[in-house]
Amino acid sequence: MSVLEKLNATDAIALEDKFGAHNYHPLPVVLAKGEGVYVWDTEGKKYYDFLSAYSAVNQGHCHPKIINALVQQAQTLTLTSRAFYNDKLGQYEQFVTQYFGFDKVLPMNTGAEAVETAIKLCRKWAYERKGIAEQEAQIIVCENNFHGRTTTIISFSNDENARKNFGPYTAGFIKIPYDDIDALKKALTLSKNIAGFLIEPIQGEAGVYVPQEGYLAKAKQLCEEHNVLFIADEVQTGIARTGKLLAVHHENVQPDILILGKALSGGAYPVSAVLANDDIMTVIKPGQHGSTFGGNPIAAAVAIAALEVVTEENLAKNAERLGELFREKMNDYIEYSSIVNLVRGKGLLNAIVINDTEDSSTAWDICLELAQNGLLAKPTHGNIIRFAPPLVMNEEQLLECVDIITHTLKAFEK
Ligand code: IF1
Repeated sequence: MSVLEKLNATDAIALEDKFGAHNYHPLPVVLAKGEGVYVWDTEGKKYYDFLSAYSAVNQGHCHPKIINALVQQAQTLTLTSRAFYNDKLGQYEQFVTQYFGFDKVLPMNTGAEAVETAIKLCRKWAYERKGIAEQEAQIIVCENNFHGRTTTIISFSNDENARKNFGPYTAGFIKIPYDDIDALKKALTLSKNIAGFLIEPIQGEAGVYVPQEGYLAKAKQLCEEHNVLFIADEVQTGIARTGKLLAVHHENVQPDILILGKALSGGAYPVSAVLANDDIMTVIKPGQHGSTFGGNPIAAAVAIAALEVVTEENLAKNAERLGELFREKMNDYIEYSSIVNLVRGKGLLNAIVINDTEDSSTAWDICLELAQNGLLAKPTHGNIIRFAPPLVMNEEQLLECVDIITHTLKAFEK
């Protein structure tokens, strides 16, 4: 008999506190149900979800088409390992490579696994195709990056909270300022051992930093000139979130290596992927990389359904239109606000910057009040609140959310 039973919020929180590692500090909200743009807590209170599980639920909570694909496959064949073929993986590989315009895909599960896979792929390509001396490959990354939480990835993070006391750290990374083309140019000429440039097209966790127009295209061009792989981490910005299928599409950039995760499954199942063309992907031979669940039939079926929803419901266009409306309405408010400095973002990946110190609790207090008022959001660093609703939201719902947000902010105006 399952131990799962209906719990009240207090008991649910107490269980997590007692039996769970304390690796998060959640808002005191215990969710029990999700549907589309809404979630409900254990007491039945309804909220707009303005975080979308960090952009994993772009297609909306429990999208019927995605859940149906999940259930059908789960009742048929869940996992074979890659010791054998299965009848869904090849179909998914064909679908996803054609969907994003690459020759091949290496299927993984979490975003961090996909980032690690991209790093290994880039290094192997550097040694076996570019001719960099073994163990000498360097990958350029940006300050204030967030690419996941494995030991190698936090090795090139500058977030002390994410990296302190997890050493010794992995070598082979050069950090440069984000959105600084001269810094990239300099780093590329510094050494002949540069293998790749790993970048978030918009820095999400850092606080939704959108680079200046032309930066991504110029960076890609510089990488081409130096035979360096342009590696786009679209785990958070991809799958229509920023108003295009991929954030790099705002500048017509096709990365050499594309990293996907989160909404690749619509939040229904851990699915991530690394896509590249044959000249890069064929450096990986049998037995050189993989994972137990990578490319499992459920992931394959769910990801196809999740991507079909993006197309069928025109989510990128909707995100672009509603994002512009959101920023327009927020700027109308900000003009007369004493506590909000600015709103920034692309599509439905936005953030407001609160006029307070980094260590103030204002952003957190605002999020607590937003929850009281029926909207869930969470601060990123200190005084920045990220707003990222599911992309299936309609204009009426968005305007209602703007009202909730501005009404809540007014209570904090000085
Ligand atoms: C947490 C942040 C967001 C990502 C990018 C790779 C990954 C992520 C651009 C790794 C994951 C998640 C991780 C989650 C919270 C969330 C997050 F606050 F941590 F930074 F979204 F901004 N690349 N981001 O954003 O993917 O392994 O998690 O599947 O760790 O707290 P993952």
